[in-house]
Amino acid sequence: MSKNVPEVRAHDLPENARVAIVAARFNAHIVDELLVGCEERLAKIGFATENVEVHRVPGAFELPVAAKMLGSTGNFAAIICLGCVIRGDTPHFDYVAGEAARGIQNVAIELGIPVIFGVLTTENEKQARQRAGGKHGHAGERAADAAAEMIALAAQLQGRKP
Ligand code: INI
Repeated sequence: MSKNVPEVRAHDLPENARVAIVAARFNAHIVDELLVGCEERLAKIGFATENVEVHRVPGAFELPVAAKMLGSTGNFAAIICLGCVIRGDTPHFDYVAGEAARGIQNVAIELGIPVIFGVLTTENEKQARQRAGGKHGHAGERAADAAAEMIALAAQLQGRKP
């Protein structure tokens, strides 16, 4: 579950660090909640609204290529991918969920920047709702926290922060 207070705050981050969020439109009622939580959490951490850019893609399968396009611009300290794949909805759950996860990790390693996996993969809609601000926390907030922590780590390793 997300902690109430983010562990990483603005003073841990490079000034004007920019973040891109890519959000899938499939299962929009869940993903939109992830997006709201993610944006609110980034603001709480200290990212200025103008340093957070949101892009939409059709589904989770398209997240990796969008992350690569955004990451390749060199404009972002991290990319956050948000989506929701529900097994009940599709016989190709394993392909969509698996390829999204694999693709996102590949982009992160290839570009050497944090690409955060904020994708719910659940058996049913109830489980998804429980992880989008319900009793199992908020995956959008967790994605924001993960991005901030990784940006702070990168800054520290590059010697820009103590
Ligand atoms: N995309 C999702 O993000 N979640 C799903 O649950 C899902 N299902 O159920 O099929 C889904 N499919 C679409 C997929 O991501 C692509 O957009 C589509 O196959 C076009 O490439």
